[in-house]
Amino acid sequence: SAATNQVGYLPGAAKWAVLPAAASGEFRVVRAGSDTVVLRGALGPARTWAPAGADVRLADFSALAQAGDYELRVDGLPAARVRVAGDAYAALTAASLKAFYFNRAGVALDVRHAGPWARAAGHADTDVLIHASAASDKRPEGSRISAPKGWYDAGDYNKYIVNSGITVYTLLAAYEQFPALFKAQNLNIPESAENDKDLPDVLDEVLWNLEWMLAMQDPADGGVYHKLTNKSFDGTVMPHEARGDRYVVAKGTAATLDFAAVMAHASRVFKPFEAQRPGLSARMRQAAIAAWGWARANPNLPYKNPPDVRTGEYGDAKLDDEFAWAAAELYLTTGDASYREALKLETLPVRIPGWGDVMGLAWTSLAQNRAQLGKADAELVAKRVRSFGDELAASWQASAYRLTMESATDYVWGSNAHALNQALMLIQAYRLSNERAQLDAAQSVLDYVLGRNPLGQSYVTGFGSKPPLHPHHRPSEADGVAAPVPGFLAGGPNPGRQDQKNCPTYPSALPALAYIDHYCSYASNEVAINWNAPLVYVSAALQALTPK
Ligand code: G3I
Ligand code: 9MR
Repeated sequence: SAATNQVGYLPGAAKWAVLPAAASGEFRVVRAGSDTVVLRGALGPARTWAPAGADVRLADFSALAQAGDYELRVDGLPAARVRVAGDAYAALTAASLKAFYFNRAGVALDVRHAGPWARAAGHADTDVLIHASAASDKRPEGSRISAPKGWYDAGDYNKYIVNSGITVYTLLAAYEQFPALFKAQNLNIPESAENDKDLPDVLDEVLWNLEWMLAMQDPADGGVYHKLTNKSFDGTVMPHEARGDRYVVAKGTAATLDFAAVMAHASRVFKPFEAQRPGLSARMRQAAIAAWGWARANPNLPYKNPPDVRTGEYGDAKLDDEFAWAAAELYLTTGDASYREALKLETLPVRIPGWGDVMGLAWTSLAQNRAQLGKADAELVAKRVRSFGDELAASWQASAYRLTMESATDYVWGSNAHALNQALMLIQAYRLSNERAQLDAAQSVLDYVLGRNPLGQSYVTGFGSKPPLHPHHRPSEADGVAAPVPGFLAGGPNPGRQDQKNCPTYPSALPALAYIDHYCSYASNEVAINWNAPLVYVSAALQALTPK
């Protein structure tokens, strides 16, 4: 049948379906369960879409602007269900944010908040060893620190500063840009009960991780440990059954700069909540300044796993983007001209963000805070972000699939998040330009991860007619509950297929088809906090920005 967004469309959104080239004639949209045609139109020409090595046709049914349940019909193919609703993404945004609660370390999830996925507390992390790589005079090897809370990174049970950095930023940016949507939200997390007098739920959830991050800074010098981890990955067990020793490993330049950027940003976001969290904003600002000082004194310490540590590396030798992001955030937070100089704004490229390349986050914050910049800087930022969005929108316009995922190199480990981060940058541009193609291109990315793709696969657990059932997520696999924990985005197609040798083979090695819904496949079917964050952002942004 036609590949469509299986979760739904907003009434005012662009709406596309993809059909095999063999389909011909017209498409018809009928009310679900009836033969009442409400829209008909011609199929587009057959064109080759390289990422799937397939010829496809498009159906543009954007004119379907009335809320309701429909079927899209084309002669000779099974009908596809289509839902149009004014709140099409409200549940998705909430669930993708609730997924962070489900990945909390150091606390039991009770039935009231977690339902069937309730579980015992794991990884208190109040008694963490200092690894030799992180030893100092004040904190020698083998001594212990306390760094509780935080989110598990992904399907594993370790906590990594670099990946937490982009994740926290993206969630706080979503709140910062669309506060009304998040203030109205009730996530049913433990902190929701005090919602009316305290913080919006999204900020409570993010604080769970920020508190851990603060504990990862060495108060003696401002440097930040790269990760808190086991020496090797745990088996497939529940958190409370994973009892290996925990270590903080190596201070590094990338972790320390990402920390500086996040704390500077969070200090601004939490500033209006001084009454609720006295001193928090100032503490974050100080932590950011101290981290920046350490990074300036240690500008080139890229992280490498020591030989006895085999968990996720998040190693990145290119540090100019981390410097730029931290400088941008510190400049916006403090107004201190030395950060503006360190930023070197005129020479910065705009790029799609990812854990190893945070340049796009600097542009996102600068664009959001243009009013605080000088006139020339404000104009430069608007121009550069807009033209980056124009390039992405042009590639969407030219695509046989109406998708910005056009190049084989887009299909990396975590390709679905790369797609959503393309959408995030398109949305930054749209907020400056109001150019409809940029919004529509972002919508197409969300459609893609929700089923408008050549596998007809929704990549979000618990959402759509064909969601992932076996993500590489230890709790989902070990908890004895048939359904995986809901609201998680699978990493997605990855022709690199770096799974273990004894895993099932993928149905195809073509970029957009290299995916398998199997627990074994961490290279295509793991979940991760930095992948869920842009899902939260993009679903919220489209809900907030799409004209009614
Ligand atoms: O940097 C090279 C680039 O120069 C080269 O052209 C390209 C070609 O494949 O590869 C690039 O390296 C890739 C690297 O990510 C940086 O993007 C590697 O191939 C790729 O294997 C690597 O994947 C990372 C993976 O860990 C393995 O290290 C993912 O981005 C990252 O999201 C993932 O993160 C894991 C954590 O380690 C542990 N926790 C789970 C999490 C999600 O799977
Ligand atoms: O579960 C781990 C996952 O989070 C990582 O992304 C992946 C790649 O680093 O490794 C997974 O752990 C596997 C380990 O690398 C090899 N032994 C089996 C582990 C679980 O399948």
